[in-house]
Amino acid sequence: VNSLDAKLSMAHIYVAFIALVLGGTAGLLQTLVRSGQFILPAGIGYYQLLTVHGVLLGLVLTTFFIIGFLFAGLSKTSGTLSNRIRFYGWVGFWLMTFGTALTASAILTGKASVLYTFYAPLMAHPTFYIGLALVVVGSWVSGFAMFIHFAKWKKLNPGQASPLLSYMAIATMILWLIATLGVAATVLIQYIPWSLGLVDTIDVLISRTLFWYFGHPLVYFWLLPAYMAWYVIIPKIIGGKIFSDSLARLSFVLFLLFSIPVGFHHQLTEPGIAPSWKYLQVVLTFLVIIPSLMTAFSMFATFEMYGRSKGATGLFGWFRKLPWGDARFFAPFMGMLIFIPAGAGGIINASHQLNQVVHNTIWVTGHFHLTVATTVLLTFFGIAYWLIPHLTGRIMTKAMNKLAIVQTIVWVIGMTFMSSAMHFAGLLGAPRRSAFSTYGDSAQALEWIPYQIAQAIGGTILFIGIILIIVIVANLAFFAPKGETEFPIGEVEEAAEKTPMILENWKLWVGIIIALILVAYTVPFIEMIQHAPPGSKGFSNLL
Ligand code: HAS
Repeated sequence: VNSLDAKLSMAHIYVAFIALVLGGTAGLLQTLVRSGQFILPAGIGYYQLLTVHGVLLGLVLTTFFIIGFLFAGLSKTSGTLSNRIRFYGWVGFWLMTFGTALTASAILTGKASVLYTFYAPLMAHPTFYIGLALVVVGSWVSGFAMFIHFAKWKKLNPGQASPLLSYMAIATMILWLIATLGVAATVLIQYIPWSLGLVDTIDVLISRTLFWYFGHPLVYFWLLPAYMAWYVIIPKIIGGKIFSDSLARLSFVLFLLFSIPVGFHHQLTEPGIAPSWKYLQVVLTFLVIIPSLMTAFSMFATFEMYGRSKGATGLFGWFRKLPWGDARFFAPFMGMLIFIPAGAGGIINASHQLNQVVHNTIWVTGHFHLTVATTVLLTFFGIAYWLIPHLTGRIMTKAMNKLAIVQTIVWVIGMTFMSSAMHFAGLLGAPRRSAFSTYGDSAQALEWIPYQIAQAIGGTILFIGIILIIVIVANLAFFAPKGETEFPIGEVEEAAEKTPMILENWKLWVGIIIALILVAYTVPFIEMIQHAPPGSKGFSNLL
C-alpha cells in the first residue's frame, strides 16, 4: 500500500485501538458491578459507563477499524488512491473523529447516559446526537470516496471482474450507506429537534423502527470485513487458495439483499407492529443466515483442499496441516470456531417464540459478545497482525507472534467464561442493562449471582487480553524491527468456474434491495404514522 494511503488507514486504526482501551476498561468495571461485589467510585453512573462501553466498542472501534481496513484493501487491490480521494478520506476521518469527541464529551460529563441504542424516551444532550450525526456523515464522505475510486478502476478495466477484496469493500460500504439512512433520519428529524426543545414529544415506535432498520445491518457491517479476511486473506496465509470467487461474491450480494429488511426481529416483543410483518421479517432473517452457511462451507473447503494438497488423509487429517503457530491464522480461526455457537444463538433469537424467552435478558448480551466481540474482533486482531506492520514498514517478530497466540487463547477463555455465564443467567431471566445486581436480595436475583461472578472473572481475563493486544499493536506500530510485511491476497482455485458478470451489476442489486426494503417497511410505517399517539411528534407531525 502506498505510504500516503497507509497513513490514512493507520489514523483510523489508532482511533480504533484507543477506543478499545477506554471501552474495554468500562467493560471490566461493568462486570465487577454486576457481580454485586463492587461499587463504582467518584459518582460514575452504571448507565453512563455502559454507554461509554457500547458507543466506543460497538460504534467507534468498529467503524474506524473497518474504514481504515477498507481504504487499505482498495489501495492495494484497485490502485493507489488519487490525491482527491485521499483528501476526502481525511475529511471523513476528521469529521468522524470530531463527532466522536463531541459524543464522548456528552457521555463523560454525564449528559448522555442513554446507552448505545439511545432509545427514546431516554434523552441525551443534543451534542450526543450531533456528534453521532457527524460520525455518520464522515463515514459517508469516506464511503463516497471509495465509490469514486472503484468507479475509476471499473472505467479503466471495462468488462473485467473487479478485484475480489475491492468488490467486497464496496459491497460493505453500500450496505453501510443504505443502513445509515435510517439512523440519520431518526437523529436529524426526531432526536435533535426533540433534544433541542424544538418539539415536546417524540414518536417512540418510529424512532425504534428507524434505529433497527439501521441496527441490524450494522452487525453485518461489522461482520463483512471479517468475512473479507476469511475469504481472501486466510487462504493466502495458510498457503492455500480461495475456494470460489463467485461463491464469495454471491454471499456478499445475499448479505446486501437480506440484511436490511429484517430490523423487526429486534422488535418482536413491541406493540404497534402487526404480527404478519414481524413474520415476514423473521422469514427474511432466516434467509440472511444462508450466506453465513455458504461462508462456513467455503472455509471448510479451503482448509480441506489445502490440507489434502499437503498429503492429509482421512476425514479430518487436513485439520493437522493448518498453520496453528501463525497468529494471523489462529486468531481469525478461533473467531470462526466461536461463530458456530454464536450463530446458533442468533438463530434462537430470531425464532419468534424463543425470542419471547430471551429478549431483554442478558442472553442477548452473551450472543453479541460471541459474535462481534469474539468472531469479529479476533478476526480484526488477526488482520492487525499483518496490516499494521505492512502499513508502518515493520515486521512482526516471533516473540510478538507468540504473544498474539497467547492473547487469542486468553480472549477465548475470558469470553467463554463471560458469554456462557451470560447465556445461562439469561435463561434464568437475568435482565440485560441493569444497575441492580441483587434486586434487594430477592430470591430469583440471588440465583443469578454465581453467573454474574463468572462474568466478572471472564471480564477480568478479557481485560488482560486487552492489555496484551495493546502491547502487540504498539509494538507493531512503533517498535517492531523495520522491514517488509506482505499484504496477503489469496488466489482462486484453478478448478473454480469463471465469475459471472451479473455479480458486478450493482444497479440490479441495489434496485432489488430497495424493492425488498419497500416491501418490508412501507405498510408497517404507514400504520405507525396512522396510529401514532395524539401529540407525538417526529415524523408524524411532519406528514
Ligand atoms: Fe445477532 C441481537 C439474530 C448474527 C450482533 N445481535 C444482536 C445484538 C447484537 C448482535 C449486537 O433475531 C444486540 C442488539 C441490541 O443491543 O439489542 N444475529 C441473529 C442472527 C444472526 C446473527 C439470525 N448478531 C449476528 C452477528 C452479530 C450480531 C454476526 C455481530 C457481528 N441477533 C439476532 C436477533 C437479535 C440479535 C433476533 C435480537 C434479540 C433480542 O430479542 O433483542 C445470524 O447472522 C447468524 C448466522 C451465523 C451462522 C454461523 C455460521 C458459522 C460460520 C463459522 C464456520 C466455522 C469454521 C471453522 C469454518 C449460521 C461461518 C472451522 C471449524 C472447525 C470445527 C474445523
